Amino acid sequence: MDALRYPGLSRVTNPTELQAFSPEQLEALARESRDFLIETISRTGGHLGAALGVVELTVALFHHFDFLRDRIAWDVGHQAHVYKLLTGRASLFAKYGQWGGLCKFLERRESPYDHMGAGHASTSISAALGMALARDLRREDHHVIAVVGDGAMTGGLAYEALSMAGHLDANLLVILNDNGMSIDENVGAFSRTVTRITTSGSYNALRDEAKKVAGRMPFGTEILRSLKHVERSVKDYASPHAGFFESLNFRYFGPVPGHDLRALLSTLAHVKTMRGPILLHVSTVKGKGLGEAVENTFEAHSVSPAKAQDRQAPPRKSWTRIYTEGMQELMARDPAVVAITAAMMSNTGLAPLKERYPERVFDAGIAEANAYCSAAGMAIGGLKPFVTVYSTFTQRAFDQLIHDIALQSLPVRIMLDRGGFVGNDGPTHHGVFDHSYLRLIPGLVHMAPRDEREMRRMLLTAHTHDTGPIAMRYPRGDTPALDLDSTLAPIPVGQGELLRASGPPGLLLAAVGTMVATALEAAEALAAEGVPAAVVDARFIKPIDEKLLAEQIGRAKAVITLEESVLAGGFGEAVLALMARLGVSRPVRLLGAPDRFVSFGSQQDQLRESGLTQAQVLETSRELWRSAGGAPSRLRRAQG
Ligand SMILES: Cc1ncc(C[n+]2csc(CCOP(=O)(O)OP(=O)(O)O)c2C)c(N)n1
Repeated sequence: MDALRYPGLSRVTNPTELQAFSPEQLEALARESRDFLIETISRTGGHLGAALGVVELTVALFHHFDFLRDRIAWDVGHQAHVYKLLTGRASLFAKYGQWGGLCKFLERRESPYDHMGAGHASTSISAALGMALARDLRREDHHVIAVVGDGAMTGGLAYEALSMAGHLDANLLVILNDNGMSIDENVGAFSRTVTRITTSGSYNALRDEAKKVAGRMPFGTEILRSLKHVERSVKDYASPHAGFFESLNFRYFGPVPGHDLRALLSTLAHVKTMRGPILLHVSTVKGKGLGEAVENTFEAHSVSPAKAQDRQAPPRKSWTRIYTEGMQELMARDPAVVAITAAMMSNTGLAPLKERYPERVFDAGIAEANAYCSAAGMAIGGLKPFVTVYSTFTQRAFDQLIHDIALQSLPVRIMLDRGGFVGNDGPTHHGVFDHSYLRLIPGLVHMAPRDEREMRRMLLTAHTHDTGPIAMRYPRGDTPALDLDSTLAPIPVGQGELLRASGPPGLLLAAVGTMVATALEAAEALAAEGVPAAVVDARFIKPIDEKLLAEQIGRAKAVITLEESVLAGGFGEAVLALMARLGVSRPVRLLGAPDRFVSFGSQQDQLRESGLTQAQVLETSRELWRSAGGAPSRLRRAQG
């Protein structure tokens, strides 16, 4: 930490020191913290907007609470950067999101100050409630706080927790950090009300006036009582969410201007002394301090580091963009095609479609279960819904996939972006479970493309598949852009492809999705060493192409399966089960994500950790070939 640039910050050795700071000192510290975040995260890239919105709030919280004793649950965790900064983690910001560096979200193992890990939204109130109940049962005495964004308040889990907390009269402080934004503009009726109110000048004037009048009246008179009633009505009229929270047995305070540190300090001093469920509504600006970028809050949510362009490299396209292009064609051709996302309109590539077809593209909010269940209803109603949600967030809708979709054979298209390792977002966001959680559902088709052409064809497969649910997962990142013929055909369900024959019996590499390219490269290298190698692109995780695989396994001396998903219940196990059923015995290796959570870092770091890099796959292949009694490769013979 540069002590000249950040004199106040560099002097803080323990956040409890902030309890003795004056408001001026706290304001200076907030300024430095904001500058520090802008400087470091602009360099590394990462979440910035949300964190800048809660700088003053975080500093004010440290003035009033000791988070080694008191507990706090930050929702999502992408806004807890100042919290990390003030709890001794400044030096880790240089390695933000990198292997061995600072987590972009929250992990309990990172610091004793991080009581609840996070990455997925809408969990904070529920987790804080649990901590509050544990405290009371164990007769402990400390505060418990949840900080939740207005975006996260579109998730049902938040309401379930409010309802339970209100019912139990739990001692809990919920701070609603209301910046009017999710990643894109927030959606939902609740959010619309909050935003309308907090930005309404007439409401604020009306409220202040009502307060002033009520405050001037002598205590205990009838007039006061009726004026209090008037104030209450004004508040309810102009601030209906106050009534909403109060109906759930929460005492409501706010909206407090969230960048006014002194207002926050005095409000927190007040609510800290109260018992029962308290809701403190704070209005903040996402990306506060970024200047012009605040005009575009979506841009401020997550910034990318400046990258040098490689002019020589062949053109590449993001998988998400290929999806957008494919959907554009489908939507133009078939008016029954609709798309639904869950608060990821831009990141899943639906934003351009929303512009073109505003009535056929829906945002469910951070409410994946709602997105999938309403898609079931749309399918019943005769539409062709394409639910477009990250693989990791679809975990939230597991029962909708089973109970509301598959059990009723409804043709819902399940489009899973960010399948596989996601790099710096880390284990909360890896899409490495979908092979397993989809494969176990009866009647559901699951596929993964290896390149742009395959993805476009699979979209056609999904479009034509009307007899039940069908899923496609595709990764984060780019793939070589291809020149595609205008007449692509759908891939028949369950049809794999032999991409490389081995000639004489050799090693079979059966891969799916991103791992097909790795398998092909390894096979080329093996062949150059004199080891016959075949490659099958399974395309379908379910149903697997039993005919093709049985044929190729029958010809092979040993088999390797490759997938960027956990092995338990995945594609490799489907191949093993097939072999067992056929009574075919061969030496086999299953390659995939390991049975542990793989940390944040680069996607390459994560593949290495899983034994899935090209070099590792090649080495595993050689070992397997040797153990299967294959002739030594030319490379081995040459080595000695
Ligand atoms: C279950 C789930 N779905 C989607 C996301 C992706 N996501 C991360 S932050 C975010 C917006 C959160 O908005 P809000 O709670 O208002 O916080 P802000 O970023 O505005 O501070 C979304 C949709 C997520 N983290 N978890």
